[in-house]
Amino acid sequence: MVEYIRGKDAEVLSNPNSLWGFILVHLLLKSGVTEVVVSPGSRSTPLVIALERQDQMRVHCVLDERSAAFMALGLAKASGNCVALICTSGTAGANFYPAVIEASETNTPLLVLTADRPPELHGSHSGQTIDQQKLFGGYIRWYQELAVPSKSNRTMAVLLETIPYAVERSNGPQAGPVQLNCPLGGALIPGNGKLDDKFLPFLYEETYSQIAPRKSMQISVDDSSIKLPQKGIIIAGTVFSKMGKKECVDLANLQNVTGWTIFADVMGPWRSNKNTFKQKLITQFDCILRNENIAKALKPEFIIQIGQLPTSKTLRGWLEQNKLPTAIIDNGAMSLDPLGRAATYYRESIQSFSRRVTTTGKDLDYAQKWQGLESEVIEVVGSELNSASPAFEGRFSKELFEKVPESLDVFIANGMIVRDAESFWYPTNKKQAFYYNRGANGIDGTLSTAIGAALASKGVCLFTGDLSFLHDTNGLLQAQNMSEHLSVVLMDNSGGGIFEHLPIAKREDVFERYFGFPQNVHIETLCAAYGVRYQIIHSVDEIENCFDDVETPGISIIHVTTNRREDAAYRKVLFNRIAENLTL
Ligand SMILES: Cc1ncc(C[n+]2csc(CCOP(=O)(O)OP(=O)(O)O)c2C)c(N)n1
Ligand SMILES: [Mg+2]
Repeated sequence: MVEYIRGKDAEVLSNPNSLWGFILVHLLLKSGVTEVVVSPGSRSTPLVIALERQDQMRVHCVLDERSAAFMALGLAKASGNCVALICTSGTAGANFYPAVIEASETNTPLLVLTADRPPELHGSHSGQTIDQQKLFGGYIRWYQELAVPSKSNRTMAVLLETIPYAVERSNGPQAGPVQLNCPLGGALIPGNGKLDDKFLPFLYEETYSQIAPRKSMQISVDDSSIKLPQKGIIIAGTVFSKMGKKECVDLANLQNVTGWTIFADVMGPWRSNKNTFKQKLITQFDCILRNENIAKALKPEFIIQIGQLPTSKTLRGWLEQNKLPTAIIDNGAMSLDPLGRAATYYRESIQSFSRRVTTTGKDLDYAQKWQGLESEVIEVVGSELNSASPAFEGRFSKELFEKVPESLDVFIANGMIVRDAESFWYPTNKKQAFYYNRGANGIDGTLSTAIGAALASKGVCLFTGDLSFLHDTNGLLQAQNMSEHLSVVLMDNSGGGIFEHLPIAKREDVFERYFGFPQNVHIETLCAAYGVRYQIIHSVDEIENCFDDVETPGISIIHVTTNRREDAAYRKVLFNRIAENLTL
């Protein structure tokens, strides 16, 4: 008998739902799922009871399904493994939608189990019943409606195929969300009944002994050689699959073979593995390319792109203008060229691509020019920021980025903070993983995703704006259950600082109300209500000790207050001025 139900067999066999719940949960476990996020509700009861019996998968319970789904997303991003997400019937599942979209856009594996009422109760106002079929439209990799558990052996046996397959489809070849709609009728808790003995085999481990986590299919590649010219740029962009030191070593090998320059996005493993690379990583490409003469003079012959293009409009404009031959390396089956460059796709790993590369020689002089410019920009930014207003957001960001302890991984929210990270997060050897919701760029679910990432790692530091934070304060409910640490650096410029950079900022009649959206929430009181630690930072001199409690489980808010209008004005001149003064 399956070890963890020994002695509970009568309960498991007491009705079809109870047995169905046990089989489904046991199959999740056998298929390699280790984390499950559940939200309270009645219809999913058979799954919850089955989950409570086992202790090999960690089960989290989150009230708000939107937060729950984002937390599952964070867990999946940080672990690289499929996370199961369970809710009751009705609107509950609809709250998963934004996280499902983000999971779809970033190839993040989620298995969504939406409990439902049985078909005969649909369409007649029987209560908490909506149409849950294909609830997430085109954003899922696979959908299946399960049969209502019954006294037919078939409704149980089919799970042996469906559940491992659902987990497999979620994990690859293009990872992403999968929905199983689970209609359940009759008694939802174990009772005094007894199912026929024909069901007994489902209680024995032998029935499941051949089921194992399935490896994602490898996309086949040819082994012909790829000839590259001397002068090229590798854009190591925003990556969505779990990457770390290994991919950096592979990228460094590609650089060693070609001698090419690497533009390193902050959203990837590149900038926290500096010593892996022999050449200096280029992080200030946005500023350098603002200088038109330099942009023209340093036109390369070829581009290799890994992951999504960095946000920099200047970089994108430069690529579009120059119409360079481009190779995109991506084995996640993603479409990654918004510029219509007619790129060649290589559906393989960086490692297998670089093994095939041959070159006509290296142009090290070209590579050195980029490195010289990188050093110059960083030096000038350093001295400019020292004389900038002590309340300048970028100055706080830069200092705080440097101070984040090595023991924490990093989550970067959308808004100005991601621009700050692009500009001021310089390469280190801290080996920190970077997380972000850049698939759909939503400001929703930020806190919950970061909580999920913290739960699946050694602890996380989230950098977020105030509106992104306030959008998901329900996530704070999880603070009481956390055994890991999350520091939240809350850059509070009272509203949407990012909109200050759009032409609409000049329209004083509408700007503050509809875009700036200033808020006066008393953050300290909010934190107190949830029992979350709080500290406020007024100037850069006060950040020395702000990460002192990273060994303590739960959430710590580090509240930084700034002024978005002054900030925008300063940023506009800063990088243009630096770029203008650059020379080759
Ligand atoms: C779900 C969702 N709603 C709206 C937006 C549009 N949006 C982008 S940034 C932003 C404001 C962000 O403000 P904040 O988090 O304070 O960051 P700041 O821009 O001030 O740095 C909004 C509303 C979005 N990206 N996602
Ligand atoms: Mg803001």
